[in-house]
Amino acid sequence: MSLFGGLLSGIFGVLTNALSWLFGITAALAQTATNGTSLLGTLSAALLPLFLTNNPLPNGYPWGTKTCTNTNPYNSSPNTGIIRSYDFTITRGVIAPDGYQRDVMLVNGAFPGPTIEANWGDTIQVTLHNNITGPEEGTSLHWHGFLQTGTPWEDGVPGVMQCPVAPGKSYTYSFKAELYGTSWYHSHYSSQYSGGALGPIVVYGPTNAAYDIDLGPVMLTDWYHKDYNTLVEQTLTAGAAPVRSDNNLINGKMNFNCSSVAAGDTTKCTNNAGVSKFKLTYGKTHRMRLVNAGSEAVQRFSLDGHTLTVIANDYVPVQPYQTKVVTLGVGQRADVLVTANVGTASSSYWMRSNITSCSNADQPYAVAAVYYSSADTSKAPASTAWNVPDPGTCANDALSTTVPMYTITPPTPSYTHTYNITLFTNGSGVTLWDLDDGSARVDYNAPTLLSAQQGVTTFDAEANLRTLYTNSSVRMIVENNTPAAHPMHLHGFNMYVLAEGTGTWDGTTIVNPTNPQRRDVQQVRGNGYIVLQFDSTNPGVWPFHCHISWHASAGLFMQFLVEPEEVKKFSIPMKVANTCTDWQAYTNVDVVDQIDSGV
Ligand SMILES: *[C@@H]1O[C@H](CO)[C@@H](O)[C@H](O)[C@H]1NC(C)=O
Ligand SMILES: *[C@@H]1O[C@H](CO)[C@@H](O)[C@H](O)[C@H]1NC(C)=O
Ligand SMILES: *[C@@H]1O[C@H](CO)[C@@H](O)[C@H](O)[C@H]1NC(C)=O
Ligand SMILES: *[C@@H]1O[C@H](CO)[C@@H](O)[C@H](O)[C@H]1NC(C)=O
Ligand SMILES: *[C@@H]1O[C@H](CO)[C@@H](O)[C@H](O)[C@H]1NC(C)=O
Ligand SMILES: *[C@@H]1O[C@H](CO)[C@@H](O)[C@H](O)[C@H]1NC(C)=O
Ligand SMILES: [Cu+2]
Repeated sequence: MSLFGGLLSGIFGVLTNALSWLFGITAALAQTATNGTSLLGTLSAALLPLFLTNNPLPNGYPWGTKTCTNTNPYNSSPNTGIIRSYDFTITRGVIAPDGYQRDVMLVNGAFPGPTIEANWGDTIQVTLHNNITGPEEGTSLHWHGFLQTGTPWEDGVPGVMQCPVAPGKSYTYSFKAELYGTSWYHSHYSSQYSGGALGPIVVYGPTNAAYDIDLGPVMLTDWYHKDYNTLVEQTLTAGAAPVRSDNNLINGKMNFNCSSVAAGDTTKCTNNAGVSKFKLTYGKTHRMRLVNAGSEAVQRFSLDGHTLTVIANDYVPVQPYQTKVVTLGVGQRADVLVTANVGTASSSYWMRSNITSCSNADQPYAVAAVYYSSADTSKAPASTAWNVPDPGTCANDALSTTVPMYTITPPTPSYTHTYNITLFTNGSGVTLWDLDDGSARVDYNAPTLLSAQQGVTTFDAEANLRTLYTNSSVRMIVENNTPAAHPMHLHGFNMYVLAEGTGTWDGTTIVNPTNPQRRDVQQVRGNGYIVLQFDSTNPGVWPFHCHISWHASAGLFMQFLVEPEEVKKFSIPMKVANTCTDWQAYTNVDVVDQIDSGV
């Protein structure tokens, strides 16, 4: 062995010992102390059904004979006529997900928030109550990845589609589950979701690979010990270092080594708070719904000893492919199948999610314990991690491996434009981001969609808005002229992902040109490019932004006004204008210190 190799394994040995606290299996804190009313990550978490059964079933399924290969979900989703209603109250709270007690934002007292479940073609209705007090604050909820065809006002971005829901007020969102699979909801008010206001969404639909048991959501979140506002302030302070996460959670749980907290904070910190636990049935195949619901970190997910079969990326079922590690940027999802046939019925294994070297993390390792049928759930697994080193590219799984089940060949674009990501320092010395030469800051009191519906056609430079008129298909060449990788997210559409890499695009190479990958978030590497395209036939105002909270707060955000003449024809329900009446009344007496872009 070379001297270098010897040194490396020596360092690795030290690292492994210093991290023994990661693997403590006996929870020192009650579930309510770590996660409030959430049961995710405990052995009492509900397994999910194949679909919800309380509606008529033509051909046995709520969606009839539609499958993932015979139906274009973008224009032919079913209509079940069923409404799934939820009542969500957002409050402040104090919990200790990893043992470190902090102020958080909770949905119905839970972190992660309650799971929204629906069948493909159902209508989801969520009444949101803003109960944030001490101090009061606006809020909103965004339903990540839904198309909102014909209902662009329900997309939940304050300053874009609605005013924030004012303290003490409520708003009922209502929209169709046009796509199926795994997603999440989160506050889109500043970086509020980083404080905990988020939860999973599961839409049952046709499956492209058989499985026996649905284990449900596996939420991966980098985690911070400071409240989100402090972190946004730091991000927008001249000369301040970038914020760093303190820990990494699976379903809102993880241990923390309290010896690293400041002396004055030790009473707030408990060692061995408890990790998430999952039970697998020996011999059976399980579906896990991975969601990167974090603020900044790129996650590399794996399960010791098991190969993962990926069956969907974001809301797009793909031809199943096998991998040991799935890489997810913020906002991205992967549905994976895992068969519990390694070892014996008493075996147990570590699930791991490592934050990559691309991210600013002080403690990048999340683990959860996975037990087969007869395993002793009070004992720590003793499995060995796959050795698939972090390639350091910040990239997603290769585009060549991800082929959608439903084939769509992108049309020739009617408009192609290069969107440049750059960094600049403003007159106060604050480092901000530009996307296509603009840095966004929304006006909470004047949402773009409501103005566009009134016929407004020109917007302040701060809106960073582009009008696409009646373009049929828009190609976006995103050039990242910064060293940081970015998970780029488009609302209202799935994007074709035509190419990605380092440097600049050669202008011609398209991966799988007859059926390229589609998804709603795609990683662009540091100093790299992605080539995206979307069929811009969904009238509305649609954000395109980096999903790293701190980057969106610092301006990496733009808006597309799509088909302005159609937007003028919308009759937007009064409840949307009412959010502005309420917000105006609130801001007339309480000054809202909008320190960031607002989104
Ligand atoms: C916690 O971290 C400290 C300092 O890094 C280390 O000395 C200690 O062994 C760790 N605790 C455990 C249980 O690993
Ligand atoms: C919301 O706030 C009101 C007033 O503070 C309180 O009475 C009510 O219990 C709260 N509701 C929830 C669900 O927290
Ligand atoms: C994740 O990190 C652990 C160190 O805790 C390492 O042993 C493992 O190989 C890593 N997993 C992957 C897939 O890189
Ligand atoms: C993108 O921005 C960089 C840095 O400002 C500049 O050098 C480059 O020419 C820009 N590219 C395009 C296509 O505008
Ligand atoms: C620079 O950006 C910060 C954060 O958005 C803002 O508060 C400040 O007013 C800006 N300074 C100038 C001169 O625009
Ligand atoms: C397509 O969008 C571009 C960019 O905003 C615009 O200049 C052009 O007029 C649009 N074309 C059509 C046909 O709407
Ligand atoms: Cu970014």
